[in-house]
Amino acid sequence: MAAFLAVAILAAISHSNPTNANSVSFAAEYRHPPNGVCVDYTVKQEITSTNYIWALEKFKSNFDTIDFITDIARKDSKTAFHPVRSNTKNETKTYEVSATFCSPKKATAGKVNTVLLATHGLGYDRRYWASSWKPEDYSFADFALDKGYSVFFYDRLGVGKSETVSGYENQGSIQVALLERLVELVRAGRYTGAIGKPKNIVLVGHSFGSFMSAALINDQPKLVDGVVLTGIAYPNATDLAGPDSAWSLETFAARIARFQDKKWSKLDTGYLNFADIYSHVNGFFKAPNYDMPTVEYAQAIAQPFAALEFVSLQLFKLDSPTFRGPVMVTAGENDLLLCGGECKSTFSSGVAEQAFKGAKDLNLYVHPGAGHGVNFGFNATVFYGKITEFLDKNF
Ligand SMILES: *[C@@H]1O[C@H](CO)[C@@H](O)[C@H](O)[C@H]1NC(C)=O
Ligand SMILES: *[C@@H]1O[C@H](CO)[C@@H](O)[C@H](O)[C@H]1NC(C)=O
Ligand SMILES: CC(=O)N[C@H]1CO[C@H](CO)[C@@H](O)[C@@H]1O
Repeated sequence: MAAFLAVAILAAISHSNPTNANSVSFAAEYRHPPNGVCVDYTVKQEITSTNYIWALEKFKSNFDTIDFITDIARKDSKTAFHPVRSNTKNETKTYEVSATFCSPKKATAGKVNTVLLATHGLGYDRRYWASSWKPEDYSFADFALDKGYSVFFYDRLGVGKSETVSGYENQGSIQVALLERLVELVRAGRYTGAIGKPKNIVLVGHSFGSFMSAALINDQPKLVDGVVLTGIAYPNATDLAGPDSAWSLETFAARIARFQDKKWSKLDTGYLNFADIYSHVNGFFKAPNYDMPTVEYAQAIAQPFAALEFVSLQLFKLDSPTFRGPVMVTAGENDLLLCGGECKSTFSSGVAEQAFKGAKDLNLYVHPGAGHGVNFGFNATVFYGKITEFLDKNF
């Protein structure tokens, strides 16, 4: 076993065979930041949401999957492609999500009562926020705890240790309703240990998690005290997610997860995964701003996403002109998925200013050299520093 591991680590270091090295070279277990007092929770809640109904045949093969991706990427897909029915249905169901709450061991007066409630994006689970690979360079949770903030982070429905539901049912509306409930429970001090009821709750998101956080404050502008939206951009005033968002799925080269690896056998064919480490890098990293071992770690912890989740992303309302708290909108300079590979011009379009025109403090920041998955690129801690600087100013 030890020899096997050593070989795998060597393979990772020599870059000779990145995909084979994944499964053994990195501990997959979830890690508690040592500078935090951390507790894991299973949150089981009944929620009601207005849901879209999948209108296509379920995928039988990857040919069906790529045809779906092709249709989404069509320039006229918004009018020509109908993956969901025109009617929605209201559903009440109980779901279970797995979460971690950490408060800083070394508490700074005031800050410990600000809880950063973090929602990861598609392709990952909550380990996006708490890398066990070089945490000093990549773990947002470690960094935020070090600066005195409390952090609540969870696996979105369908990934990691949260409940598995069909990839043709799991979608944005359910997850936003769950996020809203998590905010209410954290607000009530349910999962916050000794700190009790927090003074402030700040939503922190990455990508799909940012879309969800934005959709939640669109619906409930008074629910939280601030938002930090990472891996998101506001490119277009009439189409806030941007016309590019439809073809961005092409970069995933998404394939049916259960046909890739038996570790995904509990997922139905509605769950899609990066085709390989190269498509993962295509969407989330930008050379020369990353190193191989970090990409291999990211690939080892990658999680499939639901086809309907991606579709529902395009149905989120992303502006919140009546939100009065501070808002940070930030992405990597070379984010391909949200900015078409160049974020400076996107961020100077003036669209975010309109989307959050009631914000007390709107901070727009483009992180130099990074791709979409900023947390696993070089200088992630510089990026985290910008976030906590923004928080320090406002809380
Ligand atoms: C679903 O719920 C929404 C919000 O409560 C309501 O406005 C709508 O009429 C409901 N739709 C159906 C079909 O019951
Ligand atoms: C914004 O999106 C609309 C609708 O997709 C498109 O017609 C328009 O050209 C886009 N504007 C910019 C500046 O890209
Ligand atoms: C601004 C900054 O911190 N840049 C650093 C980003 O990471 C690379 C690689 O570690 C360094 O060389 C830069 O100095």
